[in-house]
Amino acid sequence: MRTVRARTAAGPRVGRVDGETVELLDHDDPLAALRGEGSVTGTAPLASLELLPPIDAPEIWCAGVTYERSRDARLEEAETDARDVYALVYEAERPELFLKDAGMRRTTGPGGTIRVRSDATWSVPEPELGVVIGEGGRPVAVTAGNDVSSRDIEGANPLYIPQAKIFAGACAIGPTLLVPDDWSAAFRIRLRVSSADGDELFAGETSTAKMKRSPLELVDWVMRDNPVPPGSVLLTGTGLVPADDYTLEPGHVVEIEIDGVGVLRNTVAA
Ligand code: DO4
Ligand code: MG
Repeated sequence: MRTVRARTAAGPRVGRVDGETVELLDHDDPLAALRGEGSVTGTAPLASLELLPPIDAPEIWCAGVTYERSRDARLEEAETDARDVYALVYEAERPELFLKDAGMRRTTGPGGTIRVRSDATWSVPEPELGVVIGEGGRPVAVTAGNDVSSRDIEGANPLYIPQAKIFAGACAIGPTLLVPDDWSAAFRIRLRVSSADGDELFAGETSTAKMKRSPLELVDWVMRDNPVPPGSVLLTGTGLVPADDYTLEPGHVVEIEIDGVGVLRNTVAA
């Protein structure tokens, strides 16, 4: 099953995606829709809808350094002797986890604008598989997420990670929630970044098969002694890092594609 949220004349509504058509439901509760609840009030072509974030996540958490590529990128960007922390956490049993957003204050949905920090010189998108956490900490669906980050700020000192990661417009999720047939199957993740004129600036592809830890193991860790509310999302780390001379600029378009979930497209705000 795949769901979206869309703006309708009656307000925000959840829809069930069936090919290129959406069956709009009589409520705006994605977790209820995933449980099969709700009546269909009408249908609309997917392309005609103004999509909203697929869930208003009470919290968005992120895992870090879950791919070798991410570990290597942090080792390169680190300007201090503290670079060992990345190699250590990659090998450790306990993962790196941090709170990215709460109350959707810093997060947009499909078609929305993301932002870069005004005091950063090196900003990148981080395309990540997101897991939606349901009642009792149970994973109920996946989505795509962008953990927009300031590499120069993190590189200056790992204690600056909250500033490098948590700021206005630093996150996007969507476009759909997908209930995987098989939670152990790998997802292909693609990233494409283009200029305002449509020139390709970076393109790459990875798979969650390259993760050091499974998405479900990360959900277990984030739920440990932690009252994460149902509907929250855990972004499971990036395995795609643009070339070191690339930085996000106003007008750049970021597309993150995950098989089955669709393409999350966002533009960097002026
Ligand atoms: O260690 C910093 C964060 C890493 C991260 O966000 C990632 O690997 O995706
Ligand atoms: Mg990340």
